[in-house]
Amino acid sequence: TRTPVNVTVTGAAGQIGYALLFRIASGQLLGADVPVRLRLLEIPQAVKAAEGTAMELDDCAFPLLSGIDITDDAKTAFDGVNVALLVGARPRTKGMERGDLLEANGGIFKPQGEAINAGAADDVRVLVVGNPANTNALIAQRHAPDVPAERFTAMTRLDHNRALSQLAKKLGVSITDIKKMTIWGNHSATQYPDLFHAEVNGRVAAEAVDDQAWLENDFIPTVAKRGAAIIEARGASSAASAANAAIDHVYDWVNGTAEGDWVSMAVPSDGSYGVPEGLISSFPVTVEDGKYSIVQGLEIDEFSRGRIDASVAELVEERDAVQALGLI
Ligand code: NAX
Repeated sequence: TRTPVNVTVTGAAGQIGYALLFRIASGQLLGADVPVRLRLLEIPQAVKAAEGTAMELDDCAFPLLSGIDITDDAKTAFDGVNVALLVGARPRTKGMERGDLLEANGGIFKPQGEAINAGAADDVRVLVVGNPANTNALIAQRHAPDVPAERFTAMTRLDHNRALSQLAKKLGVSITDIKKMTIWGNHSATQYPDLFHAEVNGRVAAEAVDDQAWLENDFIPTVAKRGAAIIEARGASSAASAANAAIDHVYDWVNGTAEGDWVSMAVPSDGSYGVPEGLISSFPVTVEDGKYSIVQGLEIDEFSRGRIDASVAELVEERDAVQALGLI
């Protein structure tokens, strides 16, 4: 039998955690033949709730779940970790300025980065879900100098999946008819879902849609503001769909992307497409043998250029802000 893979989930008692843990334990994160050992990290006040979730995980009698540890100590949580899902974050509350938000999250992601640096397994992969995800990932990464920088990623897969679904609805096609969707930039309202490289049954999606007004005034804002629309409808932010996207992100990172297709991941830029090196920005990526590469050579027209640049400019601002706060 295989040795279990250590999967650490932070914010395990939160709503995404609740939607995520059962799917990990059932084998959907890594594969139906891969045993997992779960490590749950929570703040002290939420440890009891995490214990409750662990009781329910026990009660599922998942054959692949070889153990659950619960802790409020980051060093313990990340010791030997192979896959780290950083979900817990400090949400923006009323009256909070952006600087306060970044600072509060720096207080979470700096020690977590240090703990990953100290104890993670050599093959560690990190996915940051907690917002502001790209910049939180950057903070954690900068405090883990011994871990290869490219192991730190942030989640734009939910945006990617939202874009697939909106496009499929518009054209009356199925999700599987669509390939090469891309989210560029930041996981925020400035993100750019790109239909100029996406393909619908082999045809450029923007041409299949043939409606620039819909693309600009409907599609892009609907995808970018979907999170707010979910809150409005559900009275709570996206949870199951976010957990689903985290599963997709890690599964594809480990098991590879399909031939002739790619996925969106926020990864450290190597300077591709004019994105400053080191920024954690969303790109089209393919994965082979457990390693992702940014898709090269796409032609970027003026419209896309403007959108990508605007989102990247926001990432630069966030990076400069956390730098000014001494967080990186
Ligand atoms: P919840 O507030 O339900 O849960 C967050 C949990 O994190 C809480 O249980 C809290 O105790 C825990 N936590 C806080 N600080 C911690 C720390 N230092 N160590 C460990 N645990 C800690 O939020 P939930 O709805 O689960 O969302 C979690 C995060 O995901 C939020 O930051 C949210 O903004 C973000 N999202 C990101 C998305 C993305 O696409 N990248 C989409 C969904 C979601 O909005």
